[in-house]
Amino acid sequence: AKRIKTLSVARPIIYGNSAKKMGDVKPPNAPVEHTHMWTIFVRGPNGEDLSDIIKCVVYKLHETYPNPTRTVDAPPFELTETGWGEFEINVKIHFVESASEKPISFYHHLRLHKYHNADASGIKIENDSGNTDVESIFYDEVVFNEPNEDFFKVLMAQ
Ligand code: SLL
Repeated sequence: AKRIKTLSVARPIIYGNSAKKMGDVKPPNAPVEHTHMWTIFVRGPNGEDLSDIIKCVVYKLHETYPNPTRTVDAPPFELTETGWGEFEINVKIHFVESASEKPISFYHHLRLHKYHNADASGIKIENDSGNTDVESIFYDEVVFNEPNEDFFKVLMAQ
């Protein structure tokens, strides 16, 4: 049977978070129980800001945060906060108007700590001492199926 060839265009994205244990230097308005500063972001694999295809990114934080729904409508699409705990952040990417594409939504586990894994003998294979910087970053591809003409041009301009 003859296959109908449909066009789809994939765009690579990088998303995730970095985190740092705060020392004595804390933002003046950070609650005392906050131990870490973290940044969550969505960007291209080479640091591109992706504003050609993304209108805004909505990060839905844990309800312990004031105004947990944070909309970032300019590149870089990143959000920096302080806190004490790990949780799931709902990331919703809205594409530019001209694309007429539905938003995509997924979860990212905000990682603040290195894992305290132990093997069968109880030996710790990683711990939180020393370098306190942590990163949890993922590569993914957004696939646009049968993009409209205008958006196709934007995608091809890359
Ligand atoms: C936990 N399930 O119990 C997680 C919840 C919540 C993290 C973590 C700061 C919020 C605030 C914050 O880090 N919340 O501003 O008070 O570990």
